[in-house]
Amino acid sequence: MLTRRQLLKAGAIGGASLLLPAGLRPGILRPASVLADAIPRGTLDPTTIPKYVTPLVIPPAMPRQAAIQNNSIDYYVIAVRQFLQQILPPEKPATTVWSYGSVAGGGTFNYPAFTIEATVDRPVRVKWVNQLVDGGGNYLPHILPVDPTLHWANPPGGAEGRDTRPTFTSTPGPYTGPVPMVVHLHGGHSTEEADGFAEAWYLPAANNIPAGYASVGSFYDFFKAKAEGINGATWQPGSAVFQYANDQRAGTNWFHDHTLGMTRLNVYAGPAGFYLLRGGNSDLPPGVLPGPAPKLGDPPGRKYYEIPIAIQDRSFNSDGSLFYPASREFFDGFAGPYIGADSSDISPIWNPEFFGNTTVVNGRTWPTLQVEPRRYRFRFLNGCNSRFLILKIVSNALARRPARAALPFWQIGTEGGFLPAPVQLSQLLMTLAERADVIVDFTGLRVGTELYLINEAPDEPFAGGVTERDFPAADPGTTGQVMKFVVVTLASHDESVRHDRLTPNQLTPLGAANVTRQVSLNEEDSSTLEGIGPRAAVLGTMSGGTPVHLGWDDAITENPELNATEIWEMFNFTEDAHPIHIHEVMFHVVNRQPMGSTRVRAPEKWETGFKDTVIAYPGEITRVKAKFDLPGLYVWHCHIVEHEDNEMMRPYRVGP
Ligand SMILES: [Cu+2]
Repeated sequence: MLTRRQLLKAGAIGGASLLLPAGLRPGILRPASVLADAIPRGTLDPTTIPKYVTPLVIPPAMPRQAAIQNNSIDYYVIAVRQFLQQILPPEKPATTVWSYGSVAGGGTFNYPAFTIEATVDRPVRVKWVNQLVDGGGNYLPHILPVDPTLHWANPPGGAEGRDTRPTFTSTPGPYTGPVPMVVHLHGGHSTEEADGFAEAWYLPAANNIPAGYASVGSFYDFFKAKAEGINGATWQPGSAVFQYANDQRAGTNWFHDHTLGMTRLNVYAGPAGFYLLRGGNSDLPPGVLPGPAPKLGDPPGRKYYEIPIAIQDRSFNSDGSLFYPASREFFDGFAGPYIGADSSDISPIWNPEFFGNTTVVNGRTWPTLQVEPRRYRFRFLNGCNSRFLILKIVSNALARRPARAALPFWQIGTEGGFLPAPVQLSQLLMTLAERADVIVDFTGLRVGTELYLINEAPDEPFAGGVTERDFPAADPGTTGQVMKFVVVTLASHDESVRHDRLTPNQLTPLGAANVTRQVSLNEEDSSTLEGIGPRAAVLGTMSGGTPVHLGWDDAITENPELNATEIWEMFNFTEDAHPIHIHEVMFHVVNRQPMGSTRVRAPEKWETGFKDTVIAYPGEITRVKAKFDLPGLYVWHCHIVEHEDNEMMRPYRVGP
């Protein structure tokens, strides 16, 4: 069966455009030389990787330094480093990855990172150190192919050319210099200097930074001065000190890189971790939900019933290394001319999307979790680059899709904490960066029962719809499987409150909006080569019902007043769904409406809490409402990180 995207490709190659559904613009046709291989692959065949031979790793709590300021602030020094980790099963080679760890204690560098445990209204201060250097203090180049033709951090550009789209007279190879990084706490109600602005990156403090290179991004010094003025912590070379007030609802947040034009690679290389915020009025008292989760000082072998689960797709080479495409040709067969040759405007390395061919969960391919016949709390994160997930718990991993759910999920929370009431779901649709806080009840299952977490979303961009009706499910043999649960003897007393008896959670309404603004989601094809695209994905505004395309460097158009409550109407003119993330705020999903229709659709039940990321479907207006209560410079963007890296991100400012 041809996938929707393959159909588009077929139309472009063979002129078989009569096959295309009515209404598709010719500009979105993808050129391609082949129909097969929808999933880019490394040299390691994913079907040769044994599944369910390694246990799920439950990330321990991240060690702290001594608390500071009269024990009023939790303090961490966290570095990003390069190291080897056994992501594949033991008989396969280890993988070179990057991730974060505490410089306070050995053995804490892990992909994904150990979890930061934070408490509402108790500040956390983190000194984030870029230690991508070798033993001699010289910088390490990127482990993945960096496209230097995007609008990106561009350290070789120096003070003038950093954070620009450089020009080339011939098609360049990948950038192999020192790696810029900056950390964003996703879901954080962060002040601007601590938000990880995309132009506030910094190189490692390496011995051999080439002369003329910018060692920091355009906004690093501005935010450094501001941060040092606020809390007195100095930012040493190769680091930044971010303080998070945690003055927000309890919830499941996470941290990851946010460097301009490099996020897709810096995240794919590994650095990311959970940041779990507990306490305050919006949390439930201890003991109501299944627990415990890992905490500092736990003895080895402690059993956990609250478990964060980060799901990511990756591809590998047979030597264990991570595979990520090194040429645009991988995406659609377009072999040039690229930027720097014959006036083309197509980047030579950047791929518009990336789909790995294995599933990695908490840093291991296809792991197994032993579960007792009781309730568990899982905090799911879709940490993929481009892949939407439709998760389901089934008894046969290879069952025909769509498979029948063996157990339901009780979703209790989303990005911004608990939902008004638990929602029973047979499947979890999760876009990039979304979090789902769920209860799964294994009570009553016989010891030895085997269940599987599977994925029925497509191995291609998602546009909405139903598995096997509107798109083919992910390959049941590889990316259609996620992890396994094996029921073992009950070794605990489950005192958690039954999910269907949890008291409803009061959400403080945001009140009426002062302003409604219209923004747009767009794709751009080559302006020099007919029928080649996409060249980039861009955001923008609306003018008289038509989209105005705006890039990262265009003047700010979204400028809410401080403490304004606004509705943002997101018009999606592309063929795919995009996960839109607005920094600083937690918003409510108001509704969705097909363009040209008066029919308005209420948000899904599982979207009725506070959120920071929302699915904007093609051809629809997605409305969200937020209160912008911190002043300063932030960003909003698509969280398909390939899109984010190539113009689908805009700065916005709150207040003057
Ligand atoms: Cu996007």
